Amino acid sequence: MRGENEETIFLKDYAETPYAIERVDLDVRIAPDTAIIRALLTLVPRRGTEPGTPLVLDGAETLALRSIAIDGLPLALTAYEATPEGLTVHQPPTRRFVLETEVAVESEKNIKLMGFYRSSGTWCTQCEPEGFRRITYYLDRPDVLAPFKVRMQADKALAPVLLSNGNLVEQGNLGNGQHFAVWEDPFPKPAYLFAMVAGDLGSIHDTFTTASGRKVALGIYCTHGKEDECLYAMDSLKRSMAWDERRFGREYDLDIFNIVAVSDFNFGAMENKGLNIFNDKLVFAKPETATDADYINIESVIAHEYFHNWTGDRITCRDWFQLCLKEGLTVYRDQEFSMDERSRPVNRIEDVRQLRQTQFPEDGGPLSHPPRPDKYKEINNFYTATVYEKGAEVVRMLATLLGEAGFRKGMDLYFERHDGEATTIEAFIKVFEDSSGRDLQHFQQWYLQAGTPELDVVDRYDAAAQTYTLELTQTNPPTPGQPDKQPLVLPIQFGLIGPNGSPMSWTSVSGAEVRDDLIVLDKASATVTFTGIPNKPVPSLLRGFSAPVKLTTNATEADQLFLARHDSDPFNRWQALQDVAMKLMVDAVGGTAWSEAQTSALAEALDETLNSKELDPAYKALALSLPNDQAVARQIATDVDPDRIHAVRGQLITALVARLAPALEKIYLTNDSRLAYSPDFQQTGRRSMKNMALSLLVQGGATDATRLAREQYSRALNMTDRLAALGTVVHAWTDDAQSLLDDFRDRFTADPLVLDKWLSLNAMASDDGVVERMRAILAAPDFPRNNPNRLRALMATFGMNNPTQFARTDGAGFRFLAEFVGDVDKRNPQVAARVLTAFRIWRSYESGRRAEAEKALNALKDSGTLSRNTADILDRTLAG
Ligand code: B3K
Ligand code: ZN
Repeated sequence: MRGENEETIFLKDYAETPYAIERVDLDVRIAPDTAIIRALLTLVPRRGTEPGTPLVLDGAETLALRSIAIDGLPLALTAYEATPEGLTVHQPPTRRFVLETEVAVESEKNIKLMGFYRSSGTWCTQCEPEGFRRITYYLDRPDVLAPFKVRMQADKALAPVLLSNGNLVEQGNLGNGQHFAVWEDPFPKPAYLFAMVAGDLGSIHDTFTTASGRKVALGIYCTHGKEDECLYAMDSLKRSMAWDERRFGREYDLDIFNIVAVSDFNFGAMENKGLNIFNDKLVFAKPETATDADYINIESVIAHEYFHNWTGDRITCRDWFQLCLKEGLTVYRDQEFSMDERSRPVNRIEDVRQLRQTQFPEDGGPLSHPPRPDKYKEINNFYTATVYEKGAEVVRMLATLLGEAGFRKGMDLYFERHDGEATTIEAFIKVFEDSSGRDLQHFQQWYLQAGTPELDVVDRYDAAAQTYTLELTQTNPPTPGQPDKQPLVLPIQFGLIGPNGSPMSWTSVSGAEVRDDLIVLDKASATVTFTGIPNKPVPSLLRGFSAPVKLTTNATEADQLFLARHDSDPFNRWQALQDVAMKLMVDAVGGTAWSEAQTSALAEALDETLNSKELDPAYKALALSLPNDQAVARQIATDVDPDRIHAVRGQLITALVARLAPALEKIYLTNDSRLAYSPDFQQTGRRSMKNMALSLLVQGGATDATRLAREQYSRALNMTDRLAALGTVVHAWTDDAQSLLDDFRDRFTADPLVLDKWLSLNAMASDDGVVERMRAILAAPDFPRNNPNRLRALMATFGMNNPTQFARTDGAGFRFLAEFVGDVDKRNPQVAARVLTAFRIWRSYESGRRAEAEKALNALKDSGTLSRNTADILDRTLAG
């Protein structure tokens, strides 16, 4: 066993490579079983490199070296050393030279799905973060940039389509049924953005004309027969291209932009230059098999990968510690795109719900890390909600502090100054300092410090002095490896609301930096005093969730209900309803039951929201969705008993439905449309409101509600309605739940992406039979045990979205998940490590469950050799 520090990579150790790569010429001969890859790397020692400094290239166990030469002369055996980790040339030339290697790679055996592999017949690649070293020996790190030229050759019948990055410069037929294509990418890029696809694929084509009038050929490649299901992705791509021009002044830069959908992929999609590769679930959509949520995801991921062309590809990361430089920023960009395409308030609420559901538990548990970490053992474990979603929140705060125009000015400078570079968070912050003249060094701490800040606000009104005071205090609790924290810069958007519901203004304000609607708290505490306040206002704080913090206040339930009616900020209006429901549930779990008056007041506020003429249906659906079990558990934080939470939440829904049933039935009936399906904002909103009403009616035990659900299931015209009805029935585990699940599987046996929905529903059932049923599903001989989508649909869903069965008191849920991780780890470490993160909340359980969780984790630890991915997550989970 190697010592801890030997395996850990530290940011502080960053150093440039002694050699730069000036250009890359690849010649790839693809054939079943084995591909032969000849690489010509033009290398040059960087200034300052001592003569005789060895050249050390990264490699992997996938490479079998067949020949090696420098400037055309084969190397003597003593001149180099090739191991599964890499290739060392002991004494390279002291001037520019060409290293030529030839390796053999077995694509079909590569079930880890990193590097060059075969997915349902199609050859494809995945290189980020460290996959290129599994294709050839290379300086496989993001700060080594080079232009690539790639010649691909394959049997024309097996692989009529040959794709790589950049522009197609030559193609032709050869003897023996072989053909070739040459692709050239003029933009220097790191190897993680390299991609190559070969196969027998269908495709759809379109064009986009850029603002400056260049015509770009767009293509989406897929399994034959799926072409029609790619149209929404194509539409999303064109809208993304137009949006990036409008909003950020960014045009596409090559003549071709291709997307390929593959079935076996470790995550969502990949932004390879000019050749994005996608998990097919984020491309394929038709109304009968894809839900509204699927359409929305496709739109946002297509946009995300496209936006990477500038934030990621043209400007990339110096090292993997800077991952959120491209990811946080690009998530911010895709969130803004979806908001502009759909609805700002609705999307904001959904993004914040996602942040709280995925990032807050990460940041509050053993896997907590800053958006820009300073050490890692396995970089694949840092593609996290913190790097992505919190990273996006940090960019959003920057935009809030600088204002829209100020933020755009900084972004313009970023593109101008760093185009073609591999850079850092510090350089990113610096462009905003230089463009705005503000000191952002303190703000930068958001990138370096882990944990969710807690913001407490207490207000006071002095009628005699007509002053109103807000006492603001921030606390930054310790996280693993970071015991002491600094206060952060918190942009707090706010408003004061007068007794009649309209905004209040003030004559002067002191105590902190306060602009029109923004308090900037940059210390541990501040007292902000407003003068000229004639009546006690109700404050609306953290509007739009302007900082990723946990807010507590001295607001009463009456204040919250007042905000739910009168706040002009739609986010806080929604939040107020959530807060009231949350308080009732948390108190009840703690033994203080709610009163009738409390539930009627909440029901009335909900009813008023539902009747509003100005609110969108999608917004109303969100207003109706009470904090889920996991949200209540997070609020309670310690000694959590998921069964009790589940029961209390059910009781609250029953109490509310007792009052709201007629209103919900009306919503259900008036929004049940038979219109031709469209995934637009209005239609999806109506469906989500209708389906939310249905789910509440069923959960609340309303008469006849399960019959409605059953009927909706069988006569549904689209997957959104069918799945919503089925989900409702499965969630309540009614008598016919199993027969409807069977029916669903039989209807859609041919479609693996629909099978995923079936697997997820099985994993979410709340009855005690669920673990046994899942074991049987996994054990079936035809279960696709190497496909990440299938595995995640079942197991990640179980760990993350079945709070009561995962945390069964007898430990059966914990054991099941841990044993699964041990098994899958042998085949696909990335999937295993990701599923294991479900345990990050294990210390928040009450003592019995905590002991069971610990036992399951220790059994996994003792079960044998684990991959670096899984061992890293497991060690941190047990230690933190
Ligand atoms: N950059 C890729 C993610 C790569 C994940 C590697 N484990 C997709 C994205 O964020 O756009
Ligand atoms: Zn990304």
